[in-house]
Amino acid sequence: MKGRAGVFCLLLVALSAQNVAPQGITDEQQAWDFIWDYNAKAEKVYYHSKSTRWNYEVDLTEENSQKQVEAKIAEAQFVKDVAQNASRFDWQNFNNATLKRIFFSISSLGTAAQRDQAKLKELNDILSEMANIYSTGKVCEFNDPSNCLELNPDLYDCLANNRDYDRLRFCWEGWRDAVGRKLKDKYPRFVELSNDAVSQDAQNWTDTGAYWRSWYETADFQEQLENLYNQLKPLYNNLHAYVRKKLREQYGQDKISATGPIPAHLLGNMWSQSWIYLYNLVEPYPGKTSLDVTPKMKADGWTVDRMFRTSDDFFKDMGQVEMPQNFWDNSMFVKPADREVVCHASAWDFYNAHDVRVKMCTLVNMNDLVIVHHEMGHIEYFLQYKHQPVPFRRGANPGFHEAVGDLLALSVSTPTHLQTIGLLDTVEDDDESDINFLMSMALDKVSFLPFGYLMDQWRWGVFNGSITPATYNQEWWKLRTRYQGIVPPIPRNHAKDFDPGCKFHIPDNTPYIRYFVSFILQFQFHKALCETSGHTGPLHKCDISAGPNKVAAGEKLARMLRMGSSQPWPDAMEVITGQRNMSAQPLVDYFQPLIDWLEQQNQGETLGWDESWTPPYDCEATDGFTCADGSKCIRPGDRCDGVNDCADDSDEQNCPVASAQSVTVSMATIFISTIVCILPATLN
Ligand code: KAW
Ligand code: ZN
Repeated sequence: MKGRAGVFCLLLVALSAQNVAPQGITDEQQAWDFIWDYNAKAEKVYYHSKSTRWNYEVDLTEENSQKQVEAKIAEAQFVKDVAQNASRFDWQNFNNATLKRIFFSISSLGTAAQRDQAKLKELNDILSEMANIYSTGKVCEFNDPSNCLELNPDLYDCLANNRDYDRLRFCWEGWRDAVGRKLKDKYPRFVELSNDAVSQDAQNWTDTGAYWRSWYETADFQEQLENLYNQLKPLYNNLHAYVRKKLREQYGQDKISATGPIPAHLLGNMWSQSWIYLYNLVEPYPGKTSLDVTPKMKADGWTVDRMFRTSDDFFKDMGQVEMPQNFWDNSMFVKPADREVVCHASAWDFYNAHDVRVKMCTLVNMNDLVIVHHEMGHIEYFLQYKHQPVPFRRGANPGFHEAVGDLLALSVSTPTHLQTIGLLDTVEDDDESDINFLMSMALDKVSFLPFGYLMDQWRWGVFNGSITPATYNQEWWKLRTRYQGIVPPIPRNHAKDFDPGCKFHIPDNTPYIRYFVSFILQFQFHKALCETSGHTGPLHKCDISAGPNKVAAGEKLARMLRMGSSQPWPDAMEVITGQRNMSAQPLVDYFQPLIDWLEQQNQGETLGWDESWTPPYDCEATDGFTCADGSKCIRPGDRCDGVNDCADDSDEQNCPVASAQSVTVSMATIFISTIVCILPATLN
């Protein structure tokens, strides 16, 4: 028997020696077989996990949450097994670059690398819970607690269309009280678990931020971003100074300083990231073509369905793939009335090469028409790269995915195109109308740049430990003031507030630098495709669908989309632009006439802001309590709540007479002390 076993073992060694080098299997055909087998299985696993996630997000129940967490754990087990099997191959030395890239991709696990099942479950539970807290947050009226406002549409509408300083503050503050404070204690544990998980990946990531940045395959990524931002800062500062001047006229010089940051609640958006709703306040030439087409959409009876059909028509007109029937059948385009859902817009690829959906609580207005195009851009990418193996069904980098719909919306938003689709009656072709148009675009695009840049500066700091839970909120506001030039309208209670958590992508754990990258890329792509389409004249007047060579432009776009992530992003960029680097120049070129105009308007204004300025805040008038040392204003709910919010503890002193409940507690305390302290003494 011994002899036979010996021979068998020798045979096995000899057989494997044919294609197993010391480092692993070298046969590339065998590797392809492995990949196609993996691909078929991966489609099923991802389909299941996407479906359960979809079911949860369109009906936020505990049962749906658990199913989704289970699917996520099963998915993590699957990708771990795949990576384990892939490690049998000597893929680092494969000749075929594509095959090597697929193996690299399936060997990278991210948080799925977590080996401890309990920790993996805890991580997914926290994520699910945070998403739920954000999406179900409500702000109830002071004088009518049964009347509560939801983020979409109530608070969006409040921030966008109100011009009452105190009402705006109520909505701004209410959202942060309702959501941030509930998330504050959960986020540090999430950070710990996420870092712990990615450190177990084959690449031993130092922290989650390093892992996220690796998706860009760019060694000096952060340095490049800083350079891009610095090129755009003068443009932002000019827009900021002009808008600040207009807000001073609106709200008064006592509320807005000529040289300070702007109070964050006055910019028309919960996060001050898009100022488009200030258009009617800052319109450069009120008598000229107005770019606010929302009234026209409403007057003409536009529907949500028409908004999606209009977008689909544009993609088709540009020679792209049209939406399949199941897209129309399965998507969620409006907010359901009978259940809680995740309203933040998203696009879904179910990885079975045909099921694609959008989920969005769409409203009939111009802003949402742009977001519809944005989401349809994601879907278009899914449809174009569906023939790729699963690991390549991604954007060339995450910024590319975000840029597709916005790129097309740049053409759709031009006054001439808006006229074509019936949203503008007349289009005047003069400098003043041009400035009106560029202002409307700047209020959406330029205002976003510092926010797009700072979100992940904060998160990278949190993940690498340079920002700790104790400094989460201070550091957030340092970045907000430094980059955006804004300040909170009321003092923040850093011990309790968690303002970053009040932006969707933080509790949802979606990286954000992709949007900054996208805002750079979309102008690069726009410029290149305008040239290809045969457009002549200024960039901001270009509608690629109106150029004589629009077919060629559409083909270039489709060629890039079909690549997915099969090649490094500079290769994809080259297809459209002919070059391989990110550049802020096309964005600057696009806005050049507005830059010149703003510089004129801002003569005598101070560009930038004094970071130490804070808005006046009458503490007592808003029922607040001023600490005895005068250092802080404590909000009504924070006084006498058992937490020292003042450095001198004065907020917890001289508290009102105890309520019925605390009287009961005090009585119980006296009773217990009597038994514990007095009785034994008596017995002795
Ligand atoms: C923005 C983008 C375009 C136009 C105007 C804009 N204003 C602000 C932004 C940035 C950002 C925001 O609202 O702060 N925009 C979004 O979040 C749009 C939503 C999304 O399409 O980017 C969505 C976010 C999301 C990611 C993950 C889970 C849930 C939501 N992204 C996707 O759906 C998605 C899908 C597949 C691949 C890549 C992204
Ligand atoms: Zn997106």
